Parts: sequence; C-alpha cells; structure tokens
Amino acid sequence: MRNLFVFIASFLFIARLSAQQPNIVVIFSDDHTQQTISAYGSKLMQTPNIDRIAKDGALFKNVFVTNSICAPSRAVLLTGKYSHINGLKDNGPHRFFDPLQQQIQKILSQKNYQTAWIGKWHLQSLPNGFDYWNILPDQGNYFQPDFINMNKDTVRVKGYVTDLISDYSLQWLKNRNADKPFFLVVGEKATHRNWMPDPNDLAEFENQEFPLPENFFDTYDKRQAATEQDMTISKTMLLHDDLKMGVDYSKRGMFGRMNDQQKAAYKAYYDRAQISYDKIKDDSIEVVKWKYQRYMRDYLATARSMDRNIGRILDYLDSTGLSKNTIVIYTSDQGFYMGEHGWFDKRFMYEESLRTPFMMKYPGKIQPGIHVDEMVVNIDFAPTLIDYAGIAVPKDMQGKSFKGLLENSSVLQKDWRKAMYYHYYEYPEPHRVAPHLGIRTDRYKLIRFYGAVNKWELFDLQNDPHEMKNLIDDASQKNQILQLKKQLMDLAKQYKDVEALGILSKQ
Ligand code: SGN
Ligand code: CA
Repeated sequence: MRNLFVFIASFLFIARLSAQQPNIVVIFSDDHTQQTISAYGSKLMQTPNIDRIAKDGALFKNVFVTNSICAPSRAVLLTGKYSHINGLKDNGPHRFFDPLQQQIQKILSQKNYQTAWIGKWHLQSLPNGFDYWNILPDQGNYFQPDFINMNKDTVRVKGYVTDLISDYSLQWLKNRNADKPFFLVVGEKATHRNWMPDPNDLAEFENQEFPLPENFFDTYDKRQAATEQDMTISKTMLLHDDLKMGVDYSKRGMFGRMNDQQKAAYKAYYDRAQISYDKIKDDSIEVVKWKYQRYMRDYLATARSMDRNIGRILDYLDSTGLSKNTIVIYTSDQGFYMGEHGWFDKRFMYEESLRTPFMMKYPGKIQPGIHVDEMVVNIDFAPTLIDYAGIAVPKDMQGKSFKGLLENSSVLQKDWRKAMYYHYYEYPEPHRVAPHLGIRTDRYKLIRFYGAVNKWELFDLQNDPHEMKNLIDDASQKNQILQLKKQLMDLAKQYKDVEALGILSKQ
C-alpha cells in the first residue's frame, strides 16, 4: 500500500514537473560573430531567421566568453565552469575533457529530460550522459561529412553539413518521446574556416562591396602580443586553402569531398574571382583589400545557409505548437574578427572575439523584443537553463542563473556582476596568440599577457572602443590600474584560478 502511494505520488510529481518544464533548444554555432548578425545592427547581411529569436525574446548585448576558442567554450557550456576547473584549456592534441564529470545534460536527465547533441562537438572524448548524439568528428567537413553515431561508427553522408545537421535535428525532434521535455543542442559547423558555402549561395554577396573596418591597417603600436600573432588577412589567410584560388578540383585533398556537380559550381564561381585577382595581384595593398572582400563573401554566404536552416527548425517548432513551451537560444562558441585589426580568427580578449552572440526566446515568460545589457558570461548558460527547468543549480557551477534578469528582478540586476574574468591558453599553434588573462569592466579592460609575451595592456573602452591605445604607461591611469589589478586578483581567487594567481603575484 505504502509503495503504491509512493509510486502514485512520484508519478504525479513528475507529471506536474513535466507540465511546467520547458523544452530547450540551443543552436550553438561556430565562429559566428555579432558583427554579421542583423539583430545586432549588422549592415553586412540580413539574418532574418536568427533575428526571429531576438524579436520573439531577448537580445543580450553583452555576453562574453571565458576563453575564446572552440573546444574550451563547449566544455564551459556543458559544465558552467572555467577551463581550469573543467579541465579543457585548449584545442590542442592532448586536450582531454573528462566525460564523467557533472554536465548540464546529466542534471536535466535526472529530472525527466530527454537530451541530444547533434552536429559539431569537438571534444576529444565522446558525449556522455546524452540520450542521443550524432556528431561530426573533430572539426567536421562541409561536404559529404562524416558523422559518428552512438554505435561509434563513422558514417559518410551525402549532402551539405548545415542541411544535414538540421535534417538530423528535425528527425530527432519528430521521433522523440513526446511525453517528456527535451534538451537539444544543434551544433553547427558554420561558420568555421575554411568557409565553404552551399553552392546555391556562392554568389549571394557577389555585388556587394564591404567597407573596411577603420582599424583594418592596424600597426599594433604598444601591443606586443598583437604584433606577434599569426592571424592576419594579409599574411595568414591562404589564397588557395581559404580563398579557393588555383584549386585543381581533380585532385584529392581538402576540396576532394565535393561531388562533380559541386566541384563544377565552385570552379565556375572561383574562376571568375581569379580573373579579378589576376588584375591586382602585383599591388600588395590591393591584394589585401581583395582578400578581405573575398573573405567576407565566403563567410557570409556560409552563414546564409545556416540562417536558412535555423528557419527550418523554428518553423517546425511553430507548426507543431512546440514553440509555446520551448526555450530557443541562438549563440556561438565565441566571436570572430571580420577584418578588425586586420584579422580573422579569435582568441584575443579584445571585444570582437571576447563577445559572443546570444538571444533567447520563451513565449509567455520572456517579453518579446527586450534587450539585456548586463554582463553575462558563458559560465551562466548551464545554470540558467537548469534554473528554468525547475532544478536547483549545483553549488560548484561557477556561473549564475540570469533568469531573474529576464524577469526584471531589480534586486538581481543590482547585484549582478560588474566585471568579468578571462583566461586564454593555447600557444603557439595555430595562430601565435600569447596566453593571457584579464578583467573587463563596464568601461575598462586590463590584460596580462604571459609566457611568450610578458606585458600588461589597459584600454578605456569608452574613449577607445576599438582598443588601439594601450594606456598601461599612462601616468594618469595609475590609480585605475592599481584598482583593476586588485579586482583581477580577486576574480582569479573567486574562480579558484591558482595558475593565474601565481602569474599575477610575480609581477
Ligand atoms: C583550425 C583552423 C584555425 C582555427 C582552429 C580552431 N585552421 O585549426 O584557423 O583557429 O581550427 O578553431 S584550418 O586551416 O584548419 O581552418 S576552433 O573554432 O575549433 O577553435
Ligand atoms: Ca569556434
């Protein structure tokens, strides 16, 4: 009798919990940056489907990552913890993410959620604690990509990666157990280098000329790490591999996965681009400008397919009525340089790669069209979703739920963080960005490069939003610097970054 009572009580509890628990879809792209999203005011292209999420929900204006690089950012999403705590500091060959550690999907599963990760994963270890996964090995491929399924078989699939990731996500949604809430991560490969658009989108931006960022020809005055990096459009971006000049499509190699039709479309398109290159190839300044235009066209055309495919997922949620009780988030693993400082790639604590896009809708719970200005960090993503699922956030997660910010709780807004902490490690491959850590407040950014470069940098973001003027030797900033150094030390302590404390105590 008692057992029956317990059974009925727990059944009722789970039934009630499920009725309240939202479904969660996180669309997690790769290297897709705010400067190219129209919801953030980009004039470079329109992203109507991504913008739908912001229009129906909240657009976050100040979301930062803890370590601007791919695999570490995924580990932060899963754990709500900094790299030095979750164990994954870089993308390097010896990286290891302990799959047995606490992660968001495991916490949600314990409270009735069915969970899935589909698409780019990029952690060395396989997913653990998801009910379903189907992932790209490592970086994956744009054409005829391999997927690793749950039997650990690697299967090559015909098609374009962004379409396939949406196909698989929609299939999973259709076949899921409709009695349970779900948590789905759609891991996009787009817009990762080398940018390979869907052949249908190749000429999408053909007639557009993109304005050069005002600091495109940066000379990196008083910024040693920026001087020593290897991620410029002028030198590092490759004419063949990145910009598809002089490709012999009959050869195997990086373009070898395309079928004959795809190769023909690429060849026809890039042969025309080659003609424009040949005209300017002896003028080094014109070559850099030409590379920038080609970069923009390829990157944005790759994003075009992603935006369209995100539309398919949103349409499915709308047409089935699932949207009503589903949180949808669009975000990326980090930001990216679109020619600012003359760069592509990410890694630096400077704004363009420190920031990541983030928008979130939840009908009836988040007011449509609101903007959130508070500083959110990617360690907050897991705690927030756990909170929305009605589960207590584990104490050892280092982020905080921002549910209260969305509910307009003025108390939470007052107490919300006023500074964020950053720590990047990977060096030297592939882009020679020296390890660094730092603090960003509303107005200032203090960075400590260590290892290969032993330097401090200070920027006043209000007067110098493009971070061109390192004020570290400016006498008028002395007190400001002392105060920021103390705050930085306090944050390193708060987040238990022992290595950083060692570095900071030595200066
Ligand atoms: C590859 C890219 C790099 C990029 C890293 C990390 N080179 O190595 O440009 O920084 O991935 O990217 S490529 O020639 O192979 O494209 S991340 O998004 O996975 O962190
Ligand atoms: Ca990335």
